[in-house]
Amino acid sequence: MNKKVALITGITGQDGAYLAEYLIKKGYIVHGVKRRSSMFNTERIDHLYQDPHVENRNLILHYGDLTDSLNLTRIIGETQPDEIYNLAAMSHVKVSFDTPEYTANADGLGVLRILEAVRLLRLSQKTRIYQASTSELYGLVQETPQKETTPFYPRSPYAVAKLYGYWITVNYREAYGMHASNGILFNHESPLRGETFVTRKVTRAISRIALGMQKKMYMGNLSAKRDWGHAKDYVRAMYAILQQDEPSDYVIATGVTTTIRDFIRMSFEAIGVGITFRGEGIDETAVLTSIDEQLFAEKAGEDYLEALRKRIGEDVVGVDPNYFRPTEVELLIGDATKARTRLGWEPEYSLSALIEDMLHNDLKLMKKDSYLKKGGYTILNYFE
Ligand code: NAP
Ligand code: G4F
Repeated sequence: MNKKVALITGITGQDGAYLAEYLIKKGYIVHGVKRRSSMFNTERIDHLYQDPHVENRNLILHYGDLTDSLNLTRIIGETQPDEIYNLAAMSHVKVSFDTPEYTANADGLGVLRILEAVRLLRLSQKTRIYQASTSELYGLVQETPQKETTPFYPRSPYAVAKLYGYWITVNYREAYGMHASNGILFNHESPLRGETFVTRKVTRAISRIALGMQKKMYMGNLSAKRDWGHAKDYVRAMYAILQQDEPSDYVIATGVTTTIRDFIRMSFEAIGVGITFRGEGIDETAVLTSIDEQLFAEKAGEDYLEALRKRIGEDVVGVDPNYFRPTEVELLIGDATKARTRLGWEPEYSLSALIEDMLHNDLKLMKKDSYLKKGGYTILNYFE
């Protein structure tokens, strides 16, 4: 039997890496679009990489960019995919305020380029398309919890570009009968999450604080609430959406929402460190109040305990208004009833299990030689 062929844009990103692994395990031949970079940018998929001289490869990478129609059309024509997962995007909400035109081009028009390429290549009836839509579409939320029928109110150049991507996907489905679907995914995280998204920034910083490599972390809006799941669970939903007979749009979420403040508190607690938040607004801080020494030794290592003990009473979290956004999305919480009933999709990871996974990975990473050499064991003020 012929193997199914999938094309993943954004294969070098968090979701692309998990999805590629998932599809390869299912027996797919996976083609991925990666951008040319002056440095290696395939770290997340290096374990899947196969040398071009290997016969019958199941992972093949192509240089490309969502802003380049000719290149996308050629790749789609050459690979003739059964399924396209359009995951590529300038995905950082805060950065989209700095690069609004590029974000519109890649995250908005990029979707059109893929849909139109499929149509022009006469693949409309063969190729199914998944568009990576987002809970950021709900922005200034009009209803809680948010579901497929909740009106959109985007609050950033990123979300406005993704709004175009959402509707052009619906339009091509209705106009040309294409199997094109939106996954409206709420925030999902993992050890592979980009280092400047809030969860990974926190688990990295906590790991560094625990190991004596960093003094304090500086954060933006601590009161925002997010519905966080694990990326491994969310790529299962992407696949399930494209296996349905009929295309449709689905909210994928856990239904649990948590403030950034509580995420930080829970993450410290997961390695045995107690903190207390004090003050308000830009003067808010969190002070290190206690250590469960047995848990800390088990998670971070006994060698680091003495130095941390001396820090009880010191601030470990502060607020830097530079991380505030011109317009913020204050609350996200999703209702994934449609995905549960139609796709049979359920998340397996709880928030605590997600935090465990991320901290375990970051503690291991920070203990590696290269990281220790950068920070030494001296206590640094480390901004990012
Ligand atoms: P990510 O880690 O930032 O990955 C984005 C991917 O897109 C990377 O492979 C990146 O390449 C690639 N890319 C960026 N601009 C490109 C361009 N112009 N042309 C081609 N490739 C480009 O994002 P993610 O978390 O995996 O998210 C995947 C998708 O889901 C994105 O579309 C994101 O907007 C959307 N989404 C994410 C979440 C979430 O919580 N993670 C929730 C809802 C929706 P480089 O590696 O070279 O940078
Ligand atoms: O982790 P974030 O940067 O993710 P955000 O903005 O929710 O966007 C992510 O999820 C979307 C799905 O809803 C995706 F579409 C998008 O591609 C991306 O993956 O920020 C989460 C919250 C925000 O309210 C932000 O203001 O955390 C707040 N925050 C507080 N301090 C911070 C920080 N965010 C970052 N990145 N850095 C901080 O220091």
